Amino acid sequence: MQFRIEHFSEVDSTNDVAKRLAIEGAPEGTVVISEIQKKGRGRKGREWFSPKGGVWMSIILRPKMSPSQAAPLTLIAGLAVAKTLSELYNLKCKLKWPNDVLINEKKVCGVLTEISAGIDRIDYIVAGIGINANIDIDSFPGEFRGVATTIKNELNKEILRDELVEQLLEEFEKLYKIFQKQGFSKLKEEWKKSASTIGRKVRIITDRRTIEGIARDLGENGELFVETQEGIEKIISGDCIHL
Ligand code: BT5
Repeated sequence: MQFRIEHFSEVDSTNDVAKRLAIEGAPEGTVVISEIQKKGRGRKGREWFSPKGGVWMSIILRPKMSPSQAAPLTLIAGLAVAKTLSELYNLKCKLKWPNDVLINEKKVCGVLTEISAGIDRIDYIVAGIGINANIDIDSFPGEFRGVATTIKNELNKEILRDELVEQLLEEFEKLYKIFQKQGFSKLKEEWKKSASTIGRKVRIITDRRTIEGIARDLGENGELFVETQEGIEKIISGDCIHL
């Protein structure tokens, strides 16, 4: 994949810029990076704190697969971040289903994947990745401080963000190629090895209901299998709270 980086000093959300570029025809591998996001977004319209010092980026993808097969890309982006932070800084990251990268149970990275597709063809996917790199944890708003961590906070020093981005794109590309050629099964095992969610007691909140149980496994499409008192439930999307 040929990566082409579009660098901005300030945008509302890199996902929004990437979507606009994708609609205008930007090729796969276009990467939008901004120093600051004024309206960084989490899932379901939640706020993503995005001050200077972080890595706020969105990758445009155009995989040739059906929209229903693309769900694991969120997990794959998280896995790429975890591998990169381990390779570059020896940080031990754990993956929380579906879209968080944790260090000691605190969130260092979140992924927001957005898709535009027809019934059986993907037009584009924007994989948004937010990494708390060179940010002081004390600068986080009170309501997020307890759930978040930053690379600077973990290492007690600042890192070279260019190096982080370069290595992350390389890592992501490797995993993306495996995914396109072989599907998710091999990567699923790799994700599970770094998972913090599997084997845990969890509360899952979906649009329709809330369930509790033990997270047992991942499905072929990145779904989470949760064992409840009623039996095994397959969760396609939702929020997961580790209990
Ligand atoms: C996410 O949502 O974790 C997805 C975050 C994706 C951010 C990237 S940055 C580049 C691209 N452009 C965007 O606009 N977004 C993407 P969710 O699972 O819904 O988690 C959101 C929750 O995480 C918030 O409600 C807070 O509790 C917490 N939070 C907010 N900012 C955070 C931060 N910087 N670090 C850690 N946790 C944070």
